[in-house]
Amino acid sequence: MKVALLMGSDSDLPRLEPCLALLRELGIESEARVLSAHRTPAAVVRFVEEARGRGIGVLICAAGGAAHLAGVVSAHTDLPVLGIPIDNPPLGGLDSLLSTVQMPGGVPVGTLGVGVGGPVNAAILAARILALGDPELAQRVARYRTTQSEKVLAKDRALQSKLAP
Ligand code: RP5
Repeated sequence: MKVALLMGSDSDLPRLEPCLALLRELGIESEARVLSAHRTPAAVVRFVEEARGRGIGVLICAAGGAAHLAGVVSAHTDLPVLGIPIDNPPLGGLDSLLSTVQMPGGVPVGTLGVGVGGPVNAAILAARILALGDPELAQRVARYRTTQSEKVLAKDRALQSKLAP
């Protein structure tokens, strides 16, 4: 199954490159689209209604400001929807965080963090969701976690030897 990454503007793309890169690294096919809940509402609905039929299993939606993209997408599908609040000026992402996370009951959006962790965690969470039905992907996801742990422990060893008397 594929992941679709929707972003409200092409100005969001630089912050989302790590999400696309990690999906690639995990061997997950993805689509990335610039579609806006406010500027292209009809195209958003069309995309979401056709998503399942095109093999998309998880929708990741990123937007800044009055970020309604993830909520609108969730209103039109039963697929899992993850929201990435983009940290734009002047409010630094608090606006998009609240717009994305404060969904009314019955219309869920799994909201990720503001800042560099959000896009990366969206990719990992999407991978974990798809891995429930894909044992080979589950192995790659597990390997990612092990590798991450090894990297941190290697840094710790480097620090210990630097600090050693
Ligand atoms: C949001 O408004 C977009 O997701 C973007 O984060 C922000 C600014 O968009 P542009 O004016 O750069 O197109 O809808």
